[in-house]
Amino acid sequence: MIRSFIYYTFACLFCLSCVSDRFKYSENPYDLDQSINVNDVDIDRYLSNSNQMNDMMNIPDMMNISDMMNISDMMNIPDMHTLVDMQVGIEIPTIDWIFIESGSFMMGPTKGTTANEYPEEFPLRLVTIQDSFWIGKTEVTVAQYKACVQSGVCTLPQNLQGCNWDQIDIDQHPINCVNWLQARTFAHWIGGELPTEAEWEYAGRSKGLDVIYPWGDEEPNCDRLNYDQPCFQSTTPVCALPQGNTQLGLCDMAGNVYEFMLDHYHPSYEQAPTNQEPWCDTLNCEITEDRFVSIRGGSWGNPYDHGVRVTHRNRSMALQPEYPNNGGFRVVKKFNF
Ligand SMILES: [Ca+2]
Repeated sequence: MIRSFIYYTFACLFCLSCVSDRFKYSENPYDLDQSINVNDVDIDRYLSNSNQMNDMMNIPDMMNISDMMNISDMMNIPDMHTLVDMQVGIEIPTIDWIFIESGSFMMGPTKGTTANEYPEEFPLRLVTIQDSFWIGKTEVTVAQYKACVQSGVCTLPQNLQGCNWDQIDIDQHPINCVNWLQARTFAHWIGGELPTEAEWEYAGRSKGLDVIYPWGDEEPNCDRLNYDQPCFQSTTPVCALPQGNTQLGLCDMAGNVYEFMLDHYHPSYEQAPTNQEPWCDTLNCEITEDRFVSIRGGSWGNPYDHGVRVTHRNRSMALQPEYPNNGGFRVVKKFNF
């Protein structure tokens, strides 16, 4: 109970602090009185009114927390309010966040393949996710990316065959045909970051479960994921195949679009970090020229089961991806306590 209260308290702090100076709260059904610059927010004032916070965060009464299945359910908090980029008046898109509690897990495949078959997934190592974080339930959608373009922050995706930009009735499909820098720019715009490989795999395995695929060990099929060209031959709307969700409700961690990681690509885990930090060759993972970055999860164009295993690693050029209409991304947010 005490632990739950601590998580709850810091979740409140997080939600009040995860916006930048650029953003202000818009008018919203929770009546925050008026538009408020985050720098002026009196956190004590809001934390002192737990009922208001519960309503804002859509959290059940604190008296019933002991009835919750686990802390992750409690922390599966939708955005508490709408944010507006006040420089241009564009509404910051809502991200459906899933809370991932900190913990340790054996990273890499303990079953389903071998080091001889896929050496890039080895050696196995114990990894500690030291900081709990939120991860997008879905890949970033066309509609969400469109808001960033309209704000003037994000640049246009490519518009080639199979690209989702500027297509009709496709707003809820994942954005594709963006490169790593464009993906990272969007992540920063909403106050987040691209996931590290450790974070992505830990989340995809529902906090490190020993599973081959995000949903478990059962074989892939077209009811669980969009991974094989005969299945759908293009992207599908995010979360269209809930049978493939993780235990914590993450959608499309296998298939649909492969997802950019923050990490630069390395051909094995030799000398890799044993925490959740990105493994990059430059400060803050910044790049000044094209290079390989890690990608995860496989895509609609992936014809092989192995590519959608939750431990499988692949690579793409950061600036000029080889298969742009296969690639997209999701985002994470972090907080420390
Ligand atoms: Ca995916």
